[in-house]
Amino acid sequence: MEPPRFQLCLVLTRSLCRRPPEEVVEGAVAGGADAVQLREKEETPAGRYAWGRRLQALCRRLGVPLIVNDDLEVAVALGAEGLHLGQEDLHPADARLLLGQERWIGWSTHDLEQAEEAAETGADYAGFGPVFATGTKAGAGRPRGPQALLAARAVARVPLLAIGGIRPGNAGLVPRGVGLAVSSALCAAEDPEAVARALCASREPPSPHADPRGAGR
Ligand code: 3NM
Repeated sequence: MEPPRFQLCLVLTRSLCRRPPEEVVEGAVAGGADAVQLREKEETPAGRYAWGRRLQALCRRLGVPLIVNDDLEVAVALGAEGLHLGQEDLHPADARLLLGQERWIGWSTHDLEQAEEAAETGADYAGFGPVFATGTKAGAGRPRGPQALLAARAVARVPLLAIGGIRPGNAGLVPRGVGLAVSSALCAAEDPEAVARALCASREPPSPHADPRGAGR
């Protein structure tokens, strides 16, 4: 399978959502998100699966892939398009044996060594972070910053997604060719569509024909 080149992945946790989570998904996708990650750390597998069924149906209707965080059984049971693994989860090479070649595996990386190692593990893409300070992931450690992301992009042989504290005001600092994975800025937004639109727009080079009022963005 071709590695995924997501522009904006909504990392969806229901407890962070200000609006009903389905509305967050619909808004984020309307604003440019092209992948959704189900991230429910506090849920039981049964609860994750029940929510995943609804979320998968919504993602299919919207035409975006669903990636399940950390729960291989739920990813398989849902027929999700991918599984995202952290450094303390099942190793991507082991997950691959169970998951086969038809689903994406993502791997969270936090330093250059891990970013470089991602391709060897068989991961299809890697997260890199936290780029900025985040309150969403306990123990995420100090922000690595956009410079580290540049260096990671140079050594990673898989597509990268920047994660951690990304919001419209700093997304422009994420280097070209690196996608965004965003949780709280989208989940907690009053208007997730507008935030998604701003996140995507902040990374585009200014168009010579851009309407200065930002119409149509
Ligand atoms: N992983 P927010 S940072 C889930 O560094 C996650 O690997 C990270 O949420 C990593 O967009 C993070 O609210 C939290 O900061 C992302």
